[in-house]
Amino acid sequence: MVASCTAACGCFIGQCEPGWVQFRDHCYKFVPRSKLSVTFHEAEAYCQGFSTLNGTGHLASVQDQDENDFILDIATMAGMRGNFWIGFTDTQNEGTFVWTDGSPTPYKNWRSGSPDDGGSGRSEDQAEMSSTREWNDTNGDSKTLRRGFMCKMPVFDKKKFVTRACSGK
Ligand SMILES: [Ca+2]
Ligand SMILES: [Ca+2]
Repeated sequence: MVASCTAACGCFIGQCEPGWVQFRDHCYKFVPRSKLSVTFHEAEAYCQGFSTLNGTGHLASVQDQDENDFILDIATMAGMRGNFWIGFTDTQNEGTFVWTDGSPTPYKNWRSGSPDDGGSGRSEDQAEMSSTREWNDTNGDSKTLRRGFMCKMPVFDKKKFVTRACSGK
């Protein structure tokens, strides 16, 4: 699958392993809870088990609306059931969410009222995406809160990236 593309974006073809889907210069793999239902930390460790010369896998970061939509679309196609983990966490510094892959954080798509840290006397430090495409902070430190998840890692060879229109492909 090649993401639809205009002259303004890049076109990458064939740089992700089977089972991964490409968007811009990254590959994505959704693991539905029917296959593996795990905690946030277990999911992050699973994603880190994948790597290319360009870097290691992590739970998915999201940089803009297009990427957010893409992630929910492939999760839906891959059999998403319920909310799933993305790599946003404020474990290190309450209230300041960062991506586990170190990406910048200009874009956020919290649902109304989130993040709320669970309210008084509670703690919610990990993010999940729902079928509305919006995010919620929840308690990913709980051993009983298990989810499917989305991994993301760089494409194999960024030098093969060409910036041009992809129409007609
Ligand atoms: Ca929190
Ligand atoms: Ca919350």
